[in-house]
Amino acid sequence: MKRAIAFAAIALFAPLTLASTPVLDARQENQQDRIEQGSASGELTAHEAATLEAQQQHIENKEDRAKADGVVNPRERAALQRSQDRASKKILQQKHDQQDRH
Ligand SMILES: [Ca+2]
Ligand SMILES: [Ca+2]
Repeated sequence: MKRAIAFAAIALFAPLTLASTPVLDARQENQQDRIEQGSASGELTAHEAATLEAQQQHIENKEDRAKADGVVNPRERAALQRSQDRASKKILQQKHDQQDRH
């Protein structure tokens, strides 16, 4: 529930500039929560969690590069969404690969 409120707040208050990426930022937050949740539940090993965190960091860097010229154009947005699609699949895989902390 808290997350739904956060999403709504982001949608309402994000400044609507050409470089703002509220949808991507919300997704990033969501992925981060999923990784943390997987770590806490033991579905992710420390190594898996670190790899997934690094992947999120990589996407964050890519987002920074996309923003560097002041505009995140549709092509850049699509590329970032695809990166998050891949990250999302990877998180799901790692949570269900039967390798866990226990
Ligand atoms: Ca750009
Ligand atoms: Ca796992």
